[in-house]
Amino acid sequence: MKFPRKGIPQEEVMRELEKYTSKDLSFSSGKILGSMCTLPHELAREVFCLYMDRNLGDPGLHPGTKKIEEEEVIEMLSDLLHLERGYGHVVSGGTEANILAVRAFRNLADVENPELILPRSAHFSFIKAGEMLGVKLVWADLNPDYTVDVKDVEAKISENTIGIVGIAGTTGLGVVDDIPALSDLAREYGIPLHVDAAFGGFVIPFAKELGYDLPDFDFKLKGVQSITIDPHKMGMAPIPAGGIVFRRKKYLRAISVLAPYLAGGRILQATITGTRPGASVLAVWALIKHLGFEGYMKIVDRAMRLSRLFAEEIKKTPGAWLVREPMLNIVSFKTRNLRRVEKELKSRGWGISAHRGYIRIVFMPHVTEAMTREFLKDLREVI
Ligand code: 0PR
Repeated sequence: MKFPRKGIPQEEVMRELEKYTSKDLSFSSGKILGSMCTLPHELAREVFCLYMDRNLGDPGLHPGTKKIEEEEVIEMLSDLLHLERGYGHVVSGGTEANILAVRAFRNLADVENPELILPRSAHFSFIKAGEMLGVKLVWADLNPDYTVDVKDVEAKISENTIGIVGIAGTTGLGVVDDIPALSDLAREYGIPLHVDAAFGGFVIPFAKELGYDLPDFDFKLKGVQSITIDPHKMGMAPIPAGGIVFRRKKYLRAISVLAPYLAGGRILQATITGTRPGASVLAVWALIKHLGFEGYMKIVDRAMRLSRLFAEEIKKTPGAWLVREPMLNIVSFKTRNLRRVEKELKSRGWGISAHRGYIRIVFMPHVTEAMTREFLKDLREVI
C-alpha cells in the first residue's frame, strides 16, 4: 500500500479499520482459550486511555508517574513477593524483564564466556536474551513431572555460570519448579537465581492463600535475586505491562546507562526501551489499589476451580488425556489424532494451538464455565 497523498475522513478510516479488526478474535468472543492475555479490567482501560501521553523515558517531565512506578508499583509488587524494598520497572513484557535479569547477571559476573543454566521448559525469550547478550544457554533436563531436575542443574554449574533460572508457571504446562531447592543450590555456589514468574507471579501468592499446595517461589527464598512478574498476564493490565523486580539495587545499577540531557537532568536508564508508556504503570497501580489482594484472590479462585473442573472432565473424555495434573490455572492435554483435532476445533472458531504436541488451555479471567462446557462438547464430538 502506498503512503496516501491525501487523507480521508475519520469515519471512513474507522470503517476501514473495523473491516480488518473484525477478523480478529476478541477476548469477549468467548472463543479464546489458549492465550495468557485477557480483556483488561475496565478501570485499567480507563486509566490507560486517560494517560497515554505519559513517557517514562523522560521521567523529569512526568515526576508524578515516575514516583508511582518507583515508590508504589515496584514496592507493592515487592511486598507481594515478600521483599521489603525491591528495585525494578514495569517493562514491555516478560521478554524484556527476562532480558534485563540476564543482562544484570552477566554484567556483574564479569566472566569471559558467560553461561546461563535454565530449564528445558523455559520461555523462548531467554533464547533472545542469550543471543543479544552473548550468553551461552545451558539447558537443564526435566523430571518426569516436567519440573526442572535440580541435580542436573547442579551438574551443569561451571566457573562460567553467571546465573540460574527457575520457572514459576511454565509457558506450556503452568508447572512451578522446585524453587526452594534451586535457591539452596544458588546460595551454596554463590550464583544468582532468577525466577521467571511472568505468569505465576499473579497466581501463586493468591492460590497459596486459598490453600493450594504450591512451593515457595519468591524473595522469601534467599537465593532468589530477581523475579519476572507480568501484570499484562494474570494481573489483568493492558498490554504492555511486564514486571522485573531485583532484590538489590546493584543489579539495576549494573544495567543502567546515562541519559544526560533529559528534563530530569542526568538520569540513569535501565530498561531496554527508551520512550515507554507511563500509562502502563498507572493502569497497574490503579488495578492493584482497586482489586487489592482479596480481589486478585477471587479472580484466581475462580480460575483455579475451573481448571480443576476441566481437568476432571478431560479424564472422563475417551481419546484425550492430561499431560500432567495442573498446578496453576493451565491445563494441557493430548488427544488421538491431535493435528486433526486441532484443525477441526479451530475451524469451529476456537482460539487454541497444539504446536507443542498438546493443547494448552489457559483459564484466564475471561474464560467462563459456559465456555468451558461448550468447548468440551465440541472436543468430544471432534474426537
Ligand atoms: N515467561 C513466561 C513463563 C511466559 O510464558 C512468557 C510469555 C514470557 C516469559 C514472555 O512474556 P511476553 O510475551 O510478555 O514478553 N508467554 C505467553 C506464551 O508464549 C505469551 C503469549 C501471550 C502468547 C498471549 C500468546 C498469547 O495469546 O504463551
